[in-house]
Order: sequence, then structure tokens, then C-alpha cells
Amino acid sequence: MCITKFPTFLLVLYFLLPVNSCDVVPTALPKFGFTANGPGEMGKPVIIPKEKEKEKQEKFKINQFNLLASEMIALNRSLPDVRMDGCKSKDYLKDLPKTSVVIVFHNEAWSTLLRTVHSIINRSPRHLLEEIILVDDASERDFLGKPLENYVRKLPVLVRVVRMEKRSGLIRARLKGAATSTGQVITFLDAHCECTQGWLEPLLHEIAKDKTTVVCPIIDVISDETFEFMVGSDMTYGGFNWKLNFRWYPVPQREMDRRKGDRTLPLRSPTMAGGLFAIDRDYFTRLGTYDAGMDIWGGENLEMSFRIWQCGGTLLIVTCSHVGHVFRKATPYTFPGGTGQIINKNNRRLAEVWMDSFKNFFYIITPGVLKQEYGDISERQKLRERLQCKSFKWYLENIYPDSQIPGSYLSLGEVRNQESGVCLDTMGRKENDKVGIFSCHGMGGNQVWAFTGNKEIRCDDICLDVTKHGGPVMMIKCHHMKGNQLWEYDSDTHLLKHTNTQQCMDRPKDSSSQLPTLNDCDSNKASQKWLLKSMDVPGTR
Ligand code: LR7
Ligand code: MN
Repeated sequence: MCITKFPTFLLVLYFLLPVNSCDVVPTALPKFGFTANGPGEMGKPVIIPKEKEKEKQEKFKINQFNLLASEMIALNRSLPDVRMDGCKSKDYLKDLPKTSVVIVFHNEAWSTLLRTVHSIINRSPRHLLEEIILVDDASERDFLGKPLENYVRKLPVLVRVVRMEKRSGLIRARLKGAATSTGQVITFLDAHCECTQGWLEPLLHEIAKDKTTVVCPIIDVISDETFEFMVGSDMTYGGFNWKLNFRWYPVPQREMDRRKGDRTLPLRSPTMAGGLFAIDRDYFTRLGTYDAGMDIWGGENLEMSFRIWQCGGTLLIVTCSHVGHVFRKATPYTFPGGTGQIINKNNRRLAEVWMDSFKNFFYIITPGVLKQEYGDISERQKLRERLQCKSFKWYLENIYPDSQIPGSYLSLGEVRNQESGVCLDTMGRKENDKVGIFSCHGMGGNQVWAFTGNKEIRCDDICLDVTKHGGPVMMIKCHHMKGNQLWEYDSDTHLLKHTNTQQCMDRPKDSSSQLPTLNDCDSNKASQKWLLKSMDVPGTR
């Protein structure tokens, strides 16, 4: 039966090889065994010739990356050693624990999945690798069935394929992978990664030193267009914004100072991207593994990050460890139940369990999520109590003082002009544009501002910023350095004074202008009086 799937030249091959037909790689293209100058070797980009442009575009749709390019690259392609020089001469502990590597996938491409597996096998010291576990989250591709099992059986490292009975999402699939695995450390990877020279030892070293340390490599970028391998930066770390989107932000000076400028030392990161990390098995269990009430995709990375820090652990980016990941611009698969609903549900679960009253930042900027049901969270709340985890305020103040959500704030809501009933309003404009002014509507959205303990007026990662007398008042990315983003509020006079110019926020001179201005402060002027009002978040329990 399987024979008929293959073109004649492969059939011939079949009779020459001591395997049954189903053992043959399911598509004819992905190759094992590289040649020094083959496509993509040493992480070089693969350029598809013009005449194949159409085929490229067709295949791109399947996985939302250039599948044609990926299939031209050997499954065991070579990569450059991208480590900093100081990393190459480091000594690691003698008795490092063994790891199981758990990879979950749904409809992953053959070439990217197997290139992940080969890169692990080829670049991990064998005595540190217990096994590789592939968890199939109910994929609908024939080649990920028996052919995958037959292929991995012949590899020199134990690779086990386990299957979810129905589509469950990456969170529950990882839980199954973890439960199946036996290594002392569990390393999770996405299904389209490539490990580089020396990636594993520094990760295991940090865990061996302290079992409550959770470690991530630097995530290098494998281009979704060319599969070029591009070195990731050690000068960014994980954060998040008010919408609870994971974001990379520049490593702050305090973290450089703590490491005395040595960039080869692990970096304390407020959050992790989620896909690539290693954790001690017992610590994973004690910490409450994952929230199994989360579906499909999203939110679990922040949930775990908050949990690690708030419950006494440490989250590090180990800058001597590099693993590439294919970043794509769109997801290729379906979200049963709706993309928005699933992500909102997961985010509500993490906000409700871990963020205390700071969840209001999330709710006020995306009021639509309040309608989203999020199921029973009592077990996770009990976990938080049992582990005696610290507050979210503690996390913001001690682990993430440069967060977009301020650890302390005087108000979160509208900034209302007392006299005229107009409010500061982003007008839907973005960064580097002027802030506007519009009738107060009390609905949050574009009229939500926090006056922070650091005396910024900010909406998410945007701060009100003035560079010259008389304004304009600009919306600039918050820089945490006070300067032009420093304001003072006098709750008696209601004046909002910009410190550098020593001028006060004023309503526009001419009523048709929808821009606030700065004028010399005058507490007798009603047009300079602003009410900083904290809004209620309805429906929170
Ligand atoms: O239903 C699903 N079942 C799955 O098994 C949906 C996904 N998956 C698998 C999928 O095949 C892949 O191996 O889960 C993995 C992650 O999904 P991706 O690769 O489609 O998404 P992503 O790379 O954008 O995912 C990032 O965010 C996720 C949030 O839930 C997870 O935390 C991913 O692990 C995470 N990936 C990374 O951190 C890699 C670096 C990206 C960044 C920043
Ligand atoms: Mn991914």
C-alpha cells in the first residue's frame, strides 16, 4: 500500500534498501547527509530561483514558512558556532543531570521537525541526553504517523512518539510529554528549532547549581523566508505589555551592573518566550507544572514566568546557550473555538490567579475580555497559597521594575479637564505622534492613562513627553529615565506640571484644536485643572 505513494525512482531505492516501504522519508525532498556547500549549510540563506516562485508560495501556506527552502536543506545541516568567545572556554560541573527533550507539535513539517531532532542528537553530549519525546497533538498528516515512528526508530538516541487522542493544545501536550519522560531535567523545545554547538551544557549547569532555576537559551532567528540562521541578541530579555503580550525589551542597566558587565553570565529575565526552556523534573512538579485549564496556545509562558518568580524560583536566559527557532508571522493551524476566545481565556486565568489588582491594567486596556469565561481556577489559587507565593506587586518592584505595568501608581483611568469635560485621548494615534483631547466617554480604550509612582503619564509602553516650551505633548516610548517624561500632579490645585519645562498642561486655546498645550502654570485658570480619576473595572470577581 505504501509503495504506491512514491515515484518510481524511490521505488527502485526501496528495493535496494533493507527497510520496508513505509520507512522511506515521506516526501522525496528532505535529505539526510549534507555536503559542505549544500543549500543552507552553515546557516546560510536559501534563495529560491524565480522559476520556482509559484511553488514556493503555494508551499508557504502549509506551515507559514518557506517549506520549499526547508526541504532543500539537509536534515543535519551545519551551523556556525555563534557563542561569545568567553563561553567557549567555560568549565561546567562534572556531574550534570541528564535531560529528556520534549517536543510537541501539531501538523509540523517533516523537514523542520526532523531537523530539530537531528540538531539535538548531533550537538548534545550523548551522556547528557536521556531521550527525545515527540508529542503529536492530533496532527492530520499521514507522514507524521507510522513513517515518523519508523524513521526515529533508527536514530542513535531513544526517540519516543506519543500521541494525544484529540487536539489538546501545546500546554496539555507538554504535560503528557513531561509525564512520559524520565530524565532528571525536562527540556522543552518547539518543533522547528535548531540547537547549536554547546547549547545544552550551560543550561544543565545552572540547574545543577540550583534546582529552582529555570533556564532558557538565547533564541536565535531562523528566517521564515530563507531559513538563514541569525544570531539572537543577549541584550534583550522577556517582558510583557498591558495586553499581556509577550515582548522583548532591552536589558536594563541594573542587570548589566549586577553581572559586572560580563555578558557571558546568565541574565535574570522577568518572563520567558515559552517555547525553549529546561527545568528540573521535581521542581517542575513542585511548582505546579502547567495550568491544565489553558487551551491550545498562549498565556502559559507568562503564567509560568510569574509563578517561578513569585513562588521563589529564578528564571534565567543563559547567554552561552543558543538555539534557533523559525519565527513566523502567522499561525498555520486552527484554534478550535476561536483564536481570540482561547487566548483571552488563557490570559484571564493567569491574570486572575497571579496578578492581584494589577489585572485591572489588562482589563482596562482590553475591556472586551471581561466577557470571556475562564473556567474554574480554584486549584491554581490553592497552589499559590500552598507555595506561599509573593504578590504581583513584589514581582513588579523586585524582578521587573522597568515593567510597562507600574509597581505603584496614583491613578489608572481618564485624565479629565475639570472645566470642559474633555479627556486626554490617544485618538487612536500611535507612538511618536501628538496626544489628543476629546469628550470624555468613560469607556476606557483610548482614554486610559496611569499616573505612575515614577511620575510618568503612560498608556501601556507609551509616555507623555514634551521637549520644548509650549508643547506639543507627544506620545513617546517610555524610557524610565525621567527627563522629558516626568510630571508632577498637585491634588489640591489639580495642576499637571511638566517638570523640565515647569509649564502646565492646558486645554487648547482655540476650541477647534484637539491638542492639549503647555502654558505657564496658573492655578486660577480652570482650563489647567485636571482630574486624575481611577476607573472601576466592572465584572471582576
Ligand atoms: O494546538 C497546538 N498544539 C501544538 O502542539 C498548537 C501548537 N502546538 C505546538 C506547535 O507545533 C509548536 O511546536 O506548540 C509549539 C508552539 O507553537 P508555535 O510554534 O506555532 O507558536 P510560537 O512559536 O509563536 O509560540 C510561542 O508562544 C507559545 C504561546 O503559547 C508557546 O509558548 C511557544 O512555545 C512559543 N515559542 C517560543 O517561545 C519560541 C520563540 C518565539 C518567541 C518569542
Ligand atoms: Mn514556534
